[in-house]
Amino acid sequence: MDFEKYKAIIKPLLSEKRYYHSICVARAAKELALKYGADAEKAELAGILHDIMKDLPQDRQLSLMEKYGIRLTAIERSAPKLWHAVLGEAYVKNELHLEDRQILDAIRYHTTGRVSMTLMDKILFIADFISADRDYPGAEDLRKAAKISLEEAMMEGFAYTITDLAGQRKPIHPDTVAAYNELALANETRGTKS
Ligand code: DGI
Ligand code: FE
Ligand code: FE
Repeated sequence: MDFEKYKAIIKPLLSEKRYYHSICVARAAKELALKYGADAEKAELAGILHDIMKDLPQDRQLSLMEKYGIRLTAIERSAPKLWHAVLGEAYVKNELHLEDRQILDAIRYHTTGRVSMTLMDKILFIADFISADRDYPGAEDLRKAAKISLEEAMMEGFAYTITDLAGQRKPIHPDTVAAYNELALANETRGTKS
């Protein structure tokens, strides 16, 4: 099965801790896919691959991005933690020859989010927050929210990230702001929040 193949591919690229995280995210993504009606096998693959470039030294990430013709915006350049998602998509496509758009997009947007996220995007985004290895304050609340609705969990996730970044006076990626605004507007329209 492809899952075992990709597990073997990511192992030498990641630290022990990040490898374990990837396995936990794959499991969480599979469970969310089964609950919310997405392709569970694809969700599991997106989960195992999502952080494939995360432990590469920054200079190697930069040279690989150059190789794949990736142009970063000023905000992206200033935040090395954002690189692995953009590079991850290109690596999976160019080196692993995985062409599935749903999986590639979910990897690409798993850190920042974006407007009009697909079901697969949302599943990976939330799986990354609620995987079994996560123990940040609020992880348990997010697990509960993910049982109720994907949108609820997304809102909690973005609120957590944006609050955290703003607290550190760091830049917030426009895709993150756009995703948050879309959810906030939908809430207002439904009259659930004011
Ligand atoms: O790769 P993981 O650690 O599993 O999780 P992730 O890919 O969600 O990365 C989380 C990190 O990315 C965290 O340190 C916050 C940072 N981040 C997420 N969204 C933004 C961001 N950093 C900036 N500057 N702007 C964002 O919008
Ligand atoms: Fe990540
Ligand atoms: Fe992750």
